[in-house]
Amino acid sequence: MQQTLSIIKPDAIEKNVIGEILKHFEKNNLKIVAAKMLHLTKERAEKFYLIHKDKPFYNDLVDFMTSGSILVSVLYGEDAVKKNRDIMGATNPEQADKGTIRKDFATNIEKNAVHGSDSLENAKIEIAFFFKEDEIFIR
Ligand code: IDP
Ligand code: MG
Repeated sequence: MQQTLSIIKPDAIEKNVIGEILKHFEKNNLKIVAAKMLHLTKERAEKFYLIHKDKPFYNDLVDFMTSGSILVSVLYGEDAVKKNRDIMGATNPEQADKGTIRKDFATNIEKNAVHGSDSLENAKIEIAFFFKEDEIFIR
């Protein structure tokens, strides 16, 4: 069993599809064990995406991620990191498989509806970025 971090990005919040996206997790046996809605400051968004700071899309990505509220959640389940990535679909929605979140809700390669941790190690770092220990409870 693993925990992974999910973010519903500002484009999906704007499209009013939070519930539909959470349903994708639930129907794939990922349990939402923590969740909150918040607005990232520029500094926090830059820090979260620091790994991409040398990429040409970094500044636009930070602008996009601060353009509205996001919903961050911790998903828990068997093989949760990979399972969430599979449910999300490819970064570029044009390459995303049918039935994935990005196929259904992404606008383009930047405004692609969701973030998901890409490894167990990063999941731990990203969960700690947003949640305190007493905000996550697993029975
Ligand atoms: P991922 O979200 O599928 O893990 P990453 O390569 O880690 O994809 O990129 C982080 C985020 O940066 C993407 O989800 C997307 O919002 C944005 N992004 C990635 N590649 C591009 C690009 O080529 N142009 C614009 N934005 C991009
Ligand atoms: Mg990534």
